[in-house]
Amino acid sequence: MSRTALITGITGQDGSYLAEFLVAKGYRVHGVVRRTSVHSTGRIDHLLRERDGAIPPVETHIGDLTDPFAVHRIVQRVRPDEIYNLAAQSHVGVSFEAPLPTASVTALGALHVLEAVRATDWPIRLYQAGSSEMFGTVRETPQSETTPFAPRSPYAVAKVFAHHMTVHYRDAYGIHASNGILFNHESPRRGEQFVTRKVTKGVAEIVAGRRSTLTLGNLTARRDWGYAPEYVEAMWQMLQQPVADDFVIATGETHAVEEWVATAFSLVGLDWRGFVVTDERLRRPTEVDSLRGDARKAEAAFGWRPRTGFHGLVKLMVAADLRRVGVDPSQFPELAS
Ligand code: NAP
Ligand code: F7E
Repeated sequence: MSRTALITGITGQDGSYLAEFLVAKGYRVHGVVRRTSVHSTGRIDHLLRERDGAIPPVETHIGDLTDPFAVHRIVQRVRPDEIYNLAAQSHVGVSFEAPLPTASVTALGALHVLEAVRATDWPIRLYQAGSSEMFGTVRETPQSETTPFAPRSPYAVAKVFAHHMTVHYRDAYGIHASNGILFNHESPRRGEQFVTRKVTKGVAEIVAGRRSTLTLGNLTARRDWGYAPEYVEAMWQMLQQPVADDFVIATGETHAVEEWVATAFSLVGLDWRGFVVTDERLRRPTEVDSLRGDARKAEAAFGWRPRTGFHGLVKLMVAADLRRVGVDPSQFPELAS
């Protein structure tokens, strides 16, 4: 019998890769999609179409994580074996301007999922999407599962709430619920408001002659950037463990935003200093200065290791954005291979 998975946040970067991954494993996949005035399923449309007369591999259900009744109803209707709670207001910068909506989805939304699981009469394995942002003003480097949290944004505070609630429901009710503490992970499907994609899209548009400058905020912040499709595999692996637990997923390398920028421009033969301008308004009231993760626990438990390094990641994202604007990446020697 094939297993059934329910993904909240299925229209997002991770949700779309996870849905593909689970479909390939033979799962019947369901996703929670909120009602929007514009088309929001672009990343998963290929999974919603019939294939050779067979029903589409993914089915969606209208629902908002801020609505506990909807969450409960969808869980009861789908009767999933596994739930991946990926829905969130996931932009750290936006969370300073929208702390209440961020808390409603990112913190309370997770609680609604936990309550819906608690109310079921069948076993469910739950993945909660935690974040390296929870480490904030880091208390040690690298950060691991035992590093204390010190959140620096409404987003991070909301994720800390969801993390502790997940641990609490695991302890109090014996729910198989695991927290993934994932460091930044990127891809050509990354939202355009996040710095990596903003830069690779900007580079492509500059090459295509559609713009001449790119405006950014803090270039000195450092992040541990990995490749999203590899990170969703870890989510699934966590739920296959006999005992639920919490795991850091990271590359173990840290790079400054400026390095990402310089690498992206150099791949197309440009010096970033001629194109990038900085704007103080893009700086956050409080910044997470430097993150670097230690994923040795996940490697020991289920053999997870990153396969794509920093340079390879910048390369594949620049190449994808060049193709999007109709430029053949192979004309640039560094992108030809
Ligand atoms: P993303 O692209 O921003 O996707 C967020 C998803 O949440 C979208 O599907 C969005 O739907 C959905 N959503 C937002 N508000 C909702 C609501 N009220 N009700 C139902 N759905 C709602 O994020 P991502 O990069 O894939 O990240 C997935 C999860 O991992 C998030 O929880 C994020 O906070 C966390 N995380 C991400 C990273 C990373 O580096 N990517 C690292 C650590 C943790 P719409 O399409 O309608 O907006
Ligand atoms: O910022 C700096 C910014 O928005 C990275 C989310 O997926 O990963 C992500 O959060 C750094 C920050 O990602 C711009 O100040 C400079 O220092 O790409 P970001 P993030 O804040 O690290 C974590 C793990 C998550 O959990 C989140 O959901 O880049 N920066 N200039 C900029 N950032 C943005 N967005 N835009 C700029 O123009």
